[in-house]
Order: sequence, then C-alpha cells, then structure tokens
Amino acid sequence: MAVKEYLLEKMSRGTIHLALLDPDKQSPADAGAIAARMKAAGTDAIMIGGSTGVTSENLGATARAIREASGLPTIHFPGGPRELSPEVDSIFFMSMVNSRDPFWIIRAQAGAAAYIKKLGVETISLGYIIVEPGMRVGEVGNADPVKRGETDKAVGYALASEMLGMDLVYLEAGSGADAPVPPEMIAAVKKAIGVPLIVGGGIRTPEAAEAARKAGADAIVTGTFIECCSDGLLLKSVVDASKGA
Ligand code: 1GP
Repeated sequence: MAVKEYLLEKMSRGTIHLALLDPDKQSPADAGAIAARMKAAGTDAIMIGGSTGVTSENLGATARAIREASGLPTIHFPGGPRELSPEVDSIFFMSMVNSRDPFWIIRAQAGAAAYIKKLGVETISLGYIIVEPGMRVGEVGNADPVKRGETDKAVGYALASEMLGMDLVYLEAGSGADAPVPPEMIAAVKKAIGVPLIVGGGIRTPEAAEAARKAGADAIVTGTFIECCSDGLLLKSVVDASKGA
C-alpha cells in the first residue's frame, strides 16, 4: 500500500503517532534500533529528517537501516532540496507556507521536483506552518512564525494550504520547543480544515500528547523525546497517549 493511503486509512480510525529521527544525530544502526523500539511501542511510521547536517548518504543509510530493523514505512521530512534518496518510501513534499523567503515556499520544491520524479519516490503534499517559538527550523526557513495567540492566522494558513490542494497540514512549534502548539490553536485549525492535521514540536510527555490528541490532532510527531529516551514503557506511554490507546 502506498504510504499516503496507509496514513489516511489509519488516521480515519484515530490519531496516529509518528516518530522523527534525524540522520545526523546517530548512526544508521542506532536509528534502526530506535525504530525497532518505536515499533514495539506502537508507532505507525518513521519520519526521517533534520534542519541541518542531513545528506543523501546519511538519509539513505538511515532509511535502509530503519526499514530492515522495523519494517515501518519511512517518510523523508526534508530540510532542503539537496538531500534526496531513493531509499525512503515517501517524502513529505512540503511548503513552509509562512516563510518570508520564496525559496522555502516553492523554489526549493521546483528545483527538486524533476529529480524526485526520476527517483520514483512517492510524494505526500503538506502545508507546513511554523508556530512560535519555531526553533531551528523557523530560523533556517526564515519563517514569520504564527504567534501563540494568533489562532485566526494559523487557521488562515491551514485553510489556504488545503485550498491549494495539500494532502496534509502540519502545525510545527519546532524541535525542542519549550511549549507545544497550544491546544486551542489545534482545535480551531482542526475545525476549519477537512484534510488531516499533524502536530509536532515540544511534545515529550503523555500529558502533552493527550492534550494535542484531544484538541484534534490526527497525527502526533515526537522527535527529541524518542532520541533521548530508551525506556520502552515511557516511550509506549507517550505513543499510547498520542493514540488514545
Ligand atoms: C520537529 O515536530 C518535530 O519537526 C518534533 O519536535 O523534537 O520537539 O519532538 P520534537
């Protein structure tokens, strides 16, 4: 089954959990071990990416190790147009819709599209909205972050993404954010759009995951937490809270 159909089918039955691994932060073998641990904890797919230090080589090697160790679908979460690999099952073909720089809105994608088509990697389109604090990805992407109280602005970007034809919308507080996207913002965006909503950034407790799920997130992403924590029960508690299990 194509990854998009796999995700849509799962999300039609409830909130899913996505684990994010940065290929620049550990060896492919270690990434494989983490992916296997996350599969045991109940995660649904593995996103692979980071804002800096990702190359086609470490991306490809990491994707291969994750596939072999866990069998979970891999989704490339690109930090730029140069790191591409045929080893991933799919790619979030994303636009940072609130970037100040046209490069991150459409030019990077235009530069990479023909090569991605040649590689034959499945693309899943995504409107990527940076919410403050935005962290490193907000800086790298020259974002004009949506402030935590600017719910209407988040709704506008999300709805515009859907109207432009995006398969998914992602509300991103940034990796390592001290506070995740506010539940009120998640709820308002979820109410406004018809496509699934991904939420990530700063989610590292069962309480935060549960708050995002109850507010209406269709997919919850955790990155930093799964890279730091090797306690299977703790990992499962966050995955379970994400999925309402
Ligand atoms: C970043 O939303 C993801 O793109 C994950 O953030 O590392 O804070 O879990 P964390």
